[in-house]
Amino acid sequence: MGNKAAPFVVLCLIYGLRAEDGGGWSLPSDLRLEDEGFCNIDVLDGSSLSHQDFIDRYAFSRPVVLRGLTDNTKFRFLCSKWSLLAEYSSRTVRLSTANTYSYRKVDVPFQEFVDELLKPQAADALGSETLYFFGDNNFTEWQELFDQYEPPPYVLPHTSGAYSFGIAGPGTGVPFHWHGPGYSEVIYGRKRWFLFPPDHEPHFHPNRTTLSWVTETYPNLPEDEAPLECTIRPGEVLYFPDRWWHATLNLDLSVFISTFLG
Ligand SMILES: O=C(O)CCC(=O)C(=O)O
Repeated sequence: MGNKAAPFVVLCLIYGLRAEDGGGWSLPSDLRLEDEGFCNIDVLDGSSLSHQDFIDRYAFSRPVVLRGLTDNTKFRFLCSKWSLLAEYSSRTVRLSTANTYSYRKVDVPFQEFVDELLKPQAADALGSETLYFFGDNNFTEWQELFDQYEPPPYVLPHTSGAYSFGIAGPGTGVPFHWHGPGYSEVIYGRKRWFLFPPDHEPHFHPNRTTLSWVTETYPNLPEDEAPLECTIRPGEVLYFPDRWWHATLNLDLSVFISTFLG
């Protein structure tokens, strides 16, 4: 192959990298949670919903999953394992305990997080003992990466978006909590969401994991206590309105980003 062809081939390889390839993050298949479950949240094609429809039908009233709103192929490539490690291995990531009131924070180099802490959720561990990479990104160190993310275009009146980026093992997630409105997008992997309206506080233990809620509490919920729930995949974003209770469960090793509207 001549030298001139090489960059073209490299670019094809780069942008040919698809979400299903897992970006090098996948763990062996026995470490995935196969069951995606059902979805009782509206799932719409981004192109079939105008900004005004979004405001009228969802922004202040209920969650929605939107497909194909943006094309984050380039950002996805930049979030592949080798690309992130090449650029950020010595930078610091701040981990928080995966409980509802996550006060404990731990700073580690990104390489150490990937090599030693990025694991499947241990079934018997408490959320307060599980370290989760999400919610405390250093925007000076990671700015160049976030500059490449194309957020969902529908903002709410008088708000702007703030990002929070994360990477987490299968079975991990955050337990129920609430805050302002926002979007969640998975770049690699699949993430299951459980939501309740503001006036319906779910029954959960703030120091226990979503995994333990899913295996122990969820199967015994009466019908009128059932959450809204859905699994999102790359290319889909979930919107949650202000003060909705939500918990997440990563079905695979997942790379994800939330856009908080405030
Ligand atoms: O993606 C996650 O696991 C947590 C997301 C979340 O809690 C949020 O966006 O508020």
